[in-house]
Amino acid sequence: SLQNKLGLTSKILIGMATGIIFGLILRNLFPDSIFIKDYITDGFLHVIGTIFISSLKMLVVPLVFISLVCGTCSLSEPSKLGRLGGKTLAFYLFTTVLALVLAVFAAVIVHPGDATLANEKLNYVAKEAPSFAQVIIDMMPTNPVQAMSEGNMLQIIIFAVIFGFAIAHLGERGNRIAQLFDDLNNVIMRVVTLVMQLAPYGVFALMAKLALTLGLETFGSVVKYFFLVLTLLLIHNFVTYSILLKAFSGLNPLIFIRKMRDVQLFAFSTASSNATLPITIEASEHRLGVDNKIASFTLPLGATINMDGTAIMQGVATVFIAQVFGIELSLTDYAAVIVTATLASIGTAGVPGVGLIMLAMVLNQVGLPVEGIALIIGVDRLLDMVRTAVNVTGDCVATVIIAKSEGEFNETVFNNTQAGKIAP
Ligand code: DAS
Repeated sequence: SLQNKLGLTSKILIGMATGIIFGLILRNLFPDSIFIKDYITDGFLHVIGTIFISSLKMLVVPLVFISLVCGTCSLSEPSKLGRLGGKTLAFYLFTTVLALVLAVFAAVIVHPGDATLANEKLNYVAKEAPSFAQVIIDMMPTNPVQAMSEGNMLQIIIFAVIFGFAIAHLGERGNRIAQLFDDLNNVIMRVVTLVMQLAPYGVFALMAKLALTLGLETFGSVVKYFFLVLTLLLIHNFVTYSILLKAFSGLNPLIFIRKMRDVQLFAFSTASSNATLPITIEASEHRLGVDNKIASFTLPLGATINMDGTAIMQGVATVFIAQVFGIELSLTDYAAVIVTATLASIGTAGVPGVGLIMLAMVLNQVGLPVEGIALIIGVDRLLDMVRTAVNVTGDCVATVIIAKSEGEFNETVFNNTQAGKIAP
């Protein structure tokens, strides 16, 4: 369904462009019209835009709980946990945290967000930083249902991991429950796809409202945000991964980059790590020389829990939204963003648009207005395509390094530029 994915992308871009033009025309033709303010800006556009943002927020709790239970079930099979599981998890976490630190640091230095919304009536109350001990204690849910109703994501994640781990250790009965959660995961992914069909209309309304109320200068900071995320994604994809590959495996990064091109193009066009998974596995085995017993474990796991590209977007977006609303973040807040965004990127499966949905969770967790998503949603689809290509590249870098360290790697195939080429 490549066609309708690209179709949705172009519809969202059209929604964004027409929304901005519509809003700017009304703003310039009728600058002080009460009718437009009451019935268009705070009426029609506000309703449509808010419904769309709410539909994204609606997905966060079920999406995180179900996809994490599924991920933990598959991970916790005793055979898989061992050294390979530990190595894979450790490397995926390492690259995601590295990506996030780079993203947050760059966003603070570059400062893409001008405080255009600083005077917005905000219910943002700078949460007094709880002690580190209290943060750890608060992660354990006293009531999982209450944690879900309050959207306490760290508690939901802890409960989901424990719950999934328990299912995986129930033997045969556990398999039936794991299958049920796998089916539920398919349902929630379908809901995500359905909600994303609303995106062109939601983006139109959100962009039109922004253009009407804030005029052109806001889009200046959105453009800065877009190019900062894009630059960081390219740096991570071509520089960071090349350094990691050279440092941990001694392999030639240029050969790796050239062999990853087809996979990256497919990931870019589908904006879905899951949809790209068959291509990723085929390329890893036949072009990069990774043995199937490694690739068949690390790549499906990576498609769900390893999303460095998404983490980069979430890191920059959180800092950007705080800047636009004129909110000073403390070092503890930045640490909370990094922890939450790392957990968020673990909790989301690789389908289009989930990075944005999980951003709502990160913003919630650090007490920032989720409405800030309205600022970046118009350009998110394009960034989603690029960051998905980075996500799958990160999975492959880890896979090659781990395969080589496990002696399950054919360096001749890796160095053979013709290996596994898809016959013209
Ligand atoms: N599209 C997601 C993926 O498939 C990434 C994202 O939504 O951020 O990896």
